[in-house]
Amino acid sequence: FKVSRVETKPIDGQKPGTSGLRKKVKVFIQPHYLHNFVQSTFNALTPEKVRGATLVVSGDGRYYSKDAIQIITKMSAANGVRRVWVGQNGLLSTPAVSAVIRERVGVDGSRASGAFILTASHNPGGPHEDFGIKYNMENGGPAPEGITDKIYENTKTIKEYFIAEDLPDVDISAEGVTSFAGPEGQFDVEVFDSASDYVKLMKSIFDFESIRKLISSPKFTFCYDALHGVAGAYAKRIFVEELGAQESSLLNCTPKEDFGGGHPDPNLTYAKELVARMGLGKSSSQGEPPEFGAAADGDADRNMILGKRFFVTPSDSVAIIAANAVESIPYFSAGLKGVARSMPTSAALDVVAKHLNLKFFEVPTGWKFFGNLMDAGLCSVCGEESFGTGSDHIREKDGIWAVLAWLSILAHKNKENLGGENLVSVEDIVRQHWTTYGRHYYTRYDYENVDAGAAKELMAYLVKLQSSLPEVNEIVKRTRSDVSKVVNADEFEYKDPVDGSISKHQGIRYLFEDGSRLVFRLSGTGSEGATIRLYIEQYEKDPSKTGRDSQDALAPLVEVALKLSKMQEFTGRTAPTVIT
Ligand code: VG1
Ligand code: CO
Repeated sequence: FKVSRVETKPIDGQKPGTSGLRKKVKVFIQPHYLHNFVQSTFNALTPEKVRGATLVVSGDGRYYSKDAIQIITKMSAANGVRRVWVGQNGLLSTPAVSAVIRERVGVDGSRASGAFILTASHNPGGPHEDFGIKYNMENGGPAPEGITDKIYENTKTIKEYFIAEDLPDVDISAEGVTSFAGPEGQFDVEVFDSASDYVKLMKSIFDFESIRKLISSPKFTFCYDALHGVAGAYAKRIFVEELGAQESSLLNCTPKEDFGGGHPDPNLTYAKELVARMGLGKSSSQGEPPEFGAAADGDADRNMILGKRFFVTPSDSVAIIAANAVESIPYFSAGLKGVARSMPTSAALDVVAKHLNLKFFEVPTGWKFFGNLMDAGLCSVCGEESFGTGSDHIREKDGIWAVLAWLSILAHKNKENLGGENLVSVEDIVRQHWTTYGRHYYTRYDYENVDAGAAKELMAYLVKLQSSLPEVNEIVKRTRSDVSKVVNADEFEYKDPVDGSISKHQGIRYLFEDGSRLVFRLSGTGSEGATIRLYIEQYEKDPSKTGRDSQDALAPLVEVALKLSKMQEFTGRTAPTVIT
């Protein structure tokens, strides 16, 4: 093939967000749009991470992925990349990409040093919906801010990109290596099975035999909803083939380019079918719900865990996994190195860390901040309130890992009990946890697709309000006399303990005397308008008061939050789009 140099001009708005660049498909298919971003990424990396390197290119299979894979392959060839690895049909979940970078050895003994992941995660897909791209580094984790800032700077000055226009499209539907001769030597495209490396890794972490026993127990019933995302490709292999679950326990496990027209976000609003099956929500199905249910997002890094008629808040989930990991999961049998959560995630994990005397870290939203801690051996288990949970087995959050972690805990708690009367249920485990550690009532209100200007004004107003705590407390007292007082308010700023880098403006916090918290943030993953996220949390230590309905328990704080932020005044919204 030949290398063509194509002249181009900067295109506005190519700033990567919380997790890569996400835009409507119609934006991505504009001439040069994807090309500019990919070249800007190559130019942001040190030359040896490009020339002669091996890169993974794959994603959640959403609309435009197949075209994007061919374009990135041709640009890789032209930029001197030695090999491109592609999961069969272009499918690799985000956690599988991380695993592939860290674990996979190519047919010729090569190892990958980075990846382009093609996904907009939990955002809908299809010709009128979202596409996305992000770059992951040699450790398998998302590029740190230093790199994403550089990529963005490059997109603002780009003048040219390189592409092997005459390189034929590669058949990505069949496994195998295709080689091409270029001006600098050989270039290979290796297509490989999307699941095997990941399955192998999971088998090295968990005790599959004990999970198999749990799943085969007649009293245990199971249900997994991939929402037509890429998780389906892994669910079949792991839950059915390896662990013996019935095919009928899988819902929406065929990956589709448009996620079947749905919103592939595993929460109580969007995972409707699963929610009904589990006996939750208004339209709950007939018959006895399964003991355990879970769902994933489009790229399979998120998880929602449900018990029979019971929802596990993600902030509780990570705390419960941390509290039970050592005895239930072989990978952790030597102990946890430390735990971490994102700032808006509830403090349930903090309490476990204190009890177990573990190192603890609070980082900004987005998985990239956990990677440094893990690379430095400071953190084993971490999570976010946004249905993200994971560990240092890779450098991304991992939806199927979280399900296997829960199944391991259930298997462990029921070890002596599989023939007995009743199984220890998901709900039992969570209630027991609350009794031991207290409960963090938690909810998140999302105001999606709000006018971007209005959202900025609301945030600016809150920052300004913070400078006067008396004024804040005046509003609090006037709104609800039963809410405790605000003792501190700030904008969260993070100094990475490993590399010393500082991330500012990571959300506005109001901290109350009784440990309650209100957090306001603007989303960095949307593709249109702005999304305001409001996180509400209240700690209850008294075991006799941990069983309330969380929306009831939090109602006073919610009222205060809406009043403090003048939510309706700024946004015109009387209610959030999604409550989790
Ligand atoms: C959201 C979540 C955040 C998560 C990010 C990526 O970001 O709040 O916790 O890490 O999505 O998840 P934001 O900026 O919209 O609040 V995923 O599954 O898109 O990779
Ligand atoms: Co995701």
